[in-house]
Amino acid sequence: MIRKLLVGTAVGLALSTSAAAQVQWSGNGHYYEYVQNAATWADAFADANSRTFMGMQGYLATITSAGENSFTATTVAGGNQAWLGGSDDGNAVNSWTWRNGPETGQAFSFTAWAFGEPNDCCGGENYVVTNWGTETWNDIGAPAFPNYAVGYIVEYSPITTAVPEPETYAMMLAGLGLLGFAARRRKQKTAA
Ligand SMILES: [Ca+2]
Ligand SMILES: [Ca+2]
Ligand SMILES: [Ca+2]
Repeated sequence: MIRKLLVGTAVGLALSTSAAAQVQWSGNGHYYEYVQNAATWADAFADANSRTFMGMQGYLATITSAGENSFTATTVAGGNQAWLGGSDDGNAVNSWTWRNGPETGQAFSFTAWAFGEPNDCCGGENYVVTNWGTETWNDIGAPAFPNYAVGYIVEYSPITTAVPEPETYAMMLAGLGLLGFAARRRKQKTAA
């Protein structure tokens, strides 16, 4: 009886783990996860930023290229509507910025708005969902639709810093040393 219960628990854990699988995108090495539970943008934002994976910080996905947009919308979210980590709340209308992750505070450098969007409809829409159409975005949510709830995409990447790590400097210096050595070898060959 006890053994049966243990087996059942193990199967349950295995299933829940596979259902929440993170997938890596070769374009930047980051991992992504689609959370199916419908949530408002604010709840999705809080949950994404509370998650970690293999020592990496989670955040609502920040989309900075066509490749990242297509991968997250289709491969990760399976074509389902999902929140992204951008907003124009507190900015001029349609002055969109990323609100978390490495691009926090940065204006959108890439966009995939659906036709006629963003339209700040109906008294104001300040958050971004992808897959409004195929891999295209819509502004929706608060303040016009504060209870609008869909799934969301969590992105995971290492904390990035502007200053190179000491190991990076050492590798750069080693690389320069090797280049110098190769140059000297070429000179010697030419001279001989
Ligand atoms: Ca990103
Ligand atoms: Ca807006
Ligand atoms: Ca809209």
